Amino acid sequence: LYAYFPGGPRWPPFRRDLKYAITATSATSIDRSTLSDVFARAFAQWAAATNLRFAETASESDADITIGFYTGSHGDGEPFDGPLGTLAHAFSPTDGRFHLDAAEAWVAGGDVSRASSPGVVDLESVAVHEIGHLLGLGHSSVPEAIMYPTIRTGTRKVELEADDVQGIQSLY
Ligand code: TQI
Ligand code: CA
Ligand code: ZN
Ligand code: ZN
Repeated sequence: LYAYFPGGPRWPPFRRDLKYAITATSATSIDRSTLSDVFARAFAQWAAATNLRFAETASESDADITIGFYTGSHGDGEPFDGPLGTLAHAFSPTDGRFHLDAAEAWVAGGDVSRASSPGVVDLESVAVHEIGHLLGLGHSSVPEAIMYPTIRTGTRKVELEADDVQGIQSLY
């Protein structure tokens, strides 16, 4: 079953149009347009299940959600740890910060053949999971769910499971 963060924080009902900015990309070699595509597809999964709408903005000051790649300590007390281990983290509503470990062997743009190699991590799969956290979902006990707390490396899981849909629809 799905879960929420303690106290059930969520984006308030008058905030149905959320803007995201991809703000810190100098630590990754993935090109900008690929990042835009991957994150747009990941947000679209959650938009399809709710009345939330997501749009990318170039202006960080306009953004509800900020997405960036970092290595090691990066100022929030949750340092990244190099390849594998922690891949990414996102804060609960309405913080909006979503950080990715730049040290991962990220695969982006649906390169499924590379995505199934050992040690590589599918960016879109991690993005769909972290957006769930940004919107207020905790971890699910259903192994097929996007919000299940573990994923095998080299796995691609980008579509919401019934449990994820029920969780997000009970919140929004
Ligand atoms: N990052 C953890 C995660 O997002 C961070 C975390 C640990 C966390 N405990 C939490 C976040 C409790 C919110 C609430 O779950 S991770 C996966 C998965 C990670 C793991 O790097 O371990 C994905 C990030 F599910 F595949 F294991 C993305 Cl998809
Ligand atoms: Ca790591
Ligand atoms: Zn961080
Ligand atoms: Zn998680």
